Amino acid sequence: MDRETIVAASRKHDVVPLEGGKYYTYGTAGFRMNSDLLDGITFRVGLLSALRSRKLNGQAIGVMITASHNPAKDNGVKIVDPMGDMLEQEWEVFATGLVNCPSHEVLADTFFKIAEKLKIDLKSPGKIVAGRDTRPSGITLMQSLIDASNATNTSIVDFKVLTTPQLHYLTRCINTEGTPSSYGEVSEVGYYKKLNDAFQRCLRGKRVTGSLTVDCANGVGGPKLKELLKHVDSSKTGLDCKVVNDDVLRPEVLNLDCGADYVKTRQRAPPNPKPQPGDRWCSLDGDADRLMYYWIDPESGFFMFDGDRIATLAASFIADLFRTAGLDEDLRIGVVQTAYANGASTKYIEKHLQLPVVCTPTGVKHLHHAACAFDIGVYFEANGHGTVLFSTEAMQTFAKKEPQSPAQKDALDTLRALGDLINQTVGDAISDMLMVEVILAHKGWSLRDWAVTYSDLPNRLVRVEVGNKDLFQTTDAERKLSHPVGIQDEIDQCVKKYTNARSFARASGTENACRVYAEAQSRSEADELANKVAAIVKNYGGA
Ligand code: G16
Repeated sequence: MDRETIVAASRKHDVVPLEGGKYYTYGTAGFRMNSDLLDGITFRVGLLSALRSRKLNGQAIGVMITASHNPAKDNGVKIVDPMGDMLEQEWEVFATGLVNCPSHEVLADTFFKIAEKLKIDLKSPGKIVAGRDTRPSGITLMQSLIDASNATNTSIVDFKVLTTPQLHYLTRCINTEGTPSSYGEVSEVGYYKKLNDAFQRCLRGKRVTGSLTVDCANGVGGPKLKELLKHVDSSKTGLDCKVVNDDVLRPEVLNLDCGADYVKTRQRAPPNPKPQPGDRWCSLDGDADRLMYYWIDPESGFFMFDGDRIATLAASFIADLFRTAGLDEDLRIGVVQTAYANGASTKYIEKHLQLPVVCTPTGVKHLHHAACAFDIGVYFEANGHGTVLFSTEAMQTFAKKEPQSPAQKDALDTLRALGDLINQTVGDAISDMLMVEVILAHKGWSLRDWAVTYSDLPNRLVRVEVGNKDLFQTTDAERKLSHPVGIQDEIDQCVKKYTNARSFARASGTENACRVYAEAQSRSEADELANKVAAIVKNYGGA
């Protein structure tokens, strides 16, 4: 690996400088922006992945090219660590450093400086595994990544079009292949087989009832879900899935008036096709890592089961299994949420389910980390992004514990199967959807039964365009703003005027905007509060 080769390769992948002294940062989910700006950034992410792989003894590093819920013209690139979790946060500063190098020469020098500082043996082998969503710009960005791997003698496996969670799965499979902790077969088919096998084991003869319509946001989730369904025997499981909004041939319709983000932020079903009262629906997002369930209650209209609802459903089911299996004294279940979690869900988990709740900043990288502190860590963002982590100790306990009754044996078997069904690397809409179907089948619940577990406080999420979103800095797990000075006082004064109210604002890490969340006793109060706080944010946001 030599400096000249890196400089020459980099010359083909310029980074467009930002105006006004601004620089690119590794955000909530890596670098994300208009795809025209991403060529050089993706090349440099490839350089960093080459370093990271060698730092970790040649283990494969995943790189996913996706802008998930964002519009079709955007794209993004993020790094996946060997066990399928997000890039260790201490390394984000190296990513930001490389991407903002002012010239190709400084870039190459910085690359070698990082290697020296971290004592990385550049002669040792390195490996990258990569995937992309259905955005057309992903094809050229993949080439930028391949050029970076060639310039650094790093091998690369291009898995082409994948959901984000599939790339996370494959990264972990490659790094655990042939070891006692092997995560699964290293192939896309291996992913489907693992999910299908675990789904059947989880059901334990129970059957899914009623049909489920899945809105795939016209993204990669459509074709991949259809592939999965080829492996699922619906005559055995009862799973009757209708796939809609699965047009990946017209890139411009990606996430357009459909998908999990649309449903959550608009608080309504996609206009097309229109759900009929009583039908069970769910939506995935553009890269299939978020999930939203909903239905049209024939009496009261649209009702949404967001990440908070999915978390409470999973936590209550697992806690019941623990009690039946006699494990409630031995292992600890906890739930991780963010400030966006509805206050009613937090109360339900703490008071009714009697489980601890931890609040972290937005971004699954933060939630995942916090969930690892529990034997079973249930983490979901309200936007539907999440999973349930089973510690190695928990999985061993399920396998080793001698059941004292047939009911205990069933509970232990179901827990083990759940550990295989639920993607352990990252939130996975397809795997989470199967989990929800399993739980509803076991509980014998309709969506109405699920809906009445608790009542959400009416809430509103608003997107506010500001002159400079970087002015907004948060503290207290994003529940308060430390900057601009004075803004938090104004928000607090405003919140005081409403009953049972809460509101906060933060800069998005994936969009050029701020987000404002508000909840209150009534719908009109929540809307009014959100609009008032949005006006404050706009006022402080710079020209
Ligand atoms: C990404 C992250 C999520 C986060 C979301 C919105 O989701 O993976 O953890 O909640 O962005 O983040 P922000 O509010 O900072 O824009 P996705 O589905 O877009 O990859």
